[in-house]
Amino acid sequence: MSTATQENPHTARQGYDRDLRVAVLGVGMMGQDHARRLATLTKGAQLVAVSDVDAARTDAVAAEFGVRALHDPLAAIEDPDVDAVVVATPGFTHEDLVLRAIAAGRPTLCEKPLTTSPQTSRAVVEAERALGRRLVQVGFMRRFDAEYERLRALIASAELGRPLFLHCAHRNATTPPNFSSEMLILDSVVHEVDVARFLLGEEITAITVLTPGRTSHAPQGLQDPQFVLMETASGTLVDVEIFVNTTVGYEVRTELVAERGSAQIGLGVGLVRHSAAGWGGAVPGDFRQRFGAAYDTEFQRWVDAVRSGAGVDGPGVWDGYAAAAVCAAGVESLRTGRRVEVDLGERPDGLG
Ligand code: ISE
Repeated sequence: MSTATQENPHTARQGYDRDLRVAVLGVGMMGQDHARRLATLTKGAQLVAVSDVDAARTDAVAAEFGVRALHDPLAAIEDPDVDAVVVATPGFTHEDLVLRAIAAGRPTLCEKPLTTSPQTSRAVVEAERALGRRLVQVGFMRRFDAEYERLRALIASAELGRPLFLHCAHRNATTPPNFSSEMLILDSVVHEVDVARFLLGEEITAITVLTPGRTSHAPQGLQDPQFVLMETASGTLVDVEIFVNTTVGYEVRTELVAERGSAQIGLGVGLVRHSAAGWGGAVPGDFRQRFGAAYDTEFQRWVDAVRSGAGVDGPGVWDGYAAAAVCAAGVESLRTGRRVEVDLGERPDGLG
């Protein structure tokens, strides 16, 4: 049996000359999707275990994929037969799990959010800095979407000149039970925060959240939609319409307006059908359809990076921290109605 190319995970960059043995922690909707991806699609990876606080669910998903059921996610991280973990548990558990993974030297792909506050995300940044190598990737999957990659390359080429505005629309058909007004920022707008940083290559320095009239489809007490205005360090304005009870489907669009032109992604015009009923295309139901290929690419590149010893290929702990800080400021703006500035502090050299 082949082994890891280096044995001490705490001190060395570790690569693997065999399949990476991965455990998925949290097997709700997203975790199950990732478990299936690892079991059936991702090359160089083997799904070896699943873990969830819901014991019955753990057992059912483990049986479905023929892998071990581990009932304690913290213990799963330290299991000697697990090389790397995917964290897909609820956000409030991420801090403990990710810090434990760093302490154990376990490469980790953590679904957003990295943690639920800027302070705890900063603690993760510091823990990784103390370890001295990149170990944690944050699951901002849009960075692996072909359209976002093309828009980023276009901006970087400077062909259209300086970016002036990014107009973003982020729409869901409905919200799950208990979705709060703050979650529109923390759960949904967090993606726009990350893509704005990714596309423009700079930090967000201020955020204002406005509250227009509510849709009659929003559950009682939910402020839906919201309108978010972000300012970047160089003065580009990013606006986001976040509307999560449209009743229509999953729609995510971005338009760049620059000095010498504009560019749009997310129009969803892949297939336009003509029939007696008229012409048009389909609106995806949720993010698993719209970003399915991006998730596949994200997982393949993460597994390749861990096996090569690089650990991470994509957004890291700094990106998770920056998103948490901007979103916390957004929640403050939602509550106070005021513009809130964001100060990230010093970025550690060389780490994600
Ligand atoms: C969900 O958690 C996501 O990540 C989706 O991409 C987003 O559209 C949705 O609003 C969130 O609740």
